[in-house]
Amino acid sequence: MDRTLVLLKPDAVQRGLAGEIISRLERRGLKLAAMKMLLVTEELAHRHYADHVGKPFFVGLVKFITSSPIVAMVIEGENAVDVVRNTMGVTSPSDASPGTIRGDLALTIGANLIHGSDSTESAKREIGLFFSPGEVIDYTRDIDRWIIES
Ligand code: D4T
Repeated sequence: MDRTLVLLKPDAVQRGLAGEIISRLERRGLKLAAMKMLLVTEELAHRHYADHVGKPFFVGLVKFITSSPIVAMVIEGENAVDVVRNTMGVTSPSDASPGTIRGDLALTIGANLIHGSDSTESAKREIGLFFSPGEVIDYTRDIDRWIIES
């Protein structure tokens, strides 16, 4: 089972689209393994977007991601990294296909609603930035317990 980090960016929260986006991921068959709402600090933004330091859009990107609360999630499922990326649509919403989250719900690259890790290596690193190991559900252990107790 693969895991990936998903961020619902400030625009998703402000526009009241968190539920819609989570629902799309769940309906795809992916599972939530962790979720929290937080305000991203400058330091966390710099660590998360370390690959983009120095690019022309970096300052605006950090300003945007730290501007108001986001929802961070660990999403789990078969090929979770690729399935989430395909469900999100390409980075620039104006090029994203209809049927994708960005293609249906967003218009500009600076406010493209959602982040999903771009590889399993990135996912591992990014999950570690936002969650401690104890905050991530282990389905093989915890689901069994829920069934027994319900
Ligand atoms: P994230 O990382 O947010 O999931 O987006 P992508 O993986 O789809 O795209 P990315 O890493 O190339 O870009 C990160 C982030 O920067 C914003 N951005 C990007 C921007 O404002 N202007 C730009 O020209 C680019 C390339 C959008 C996403």
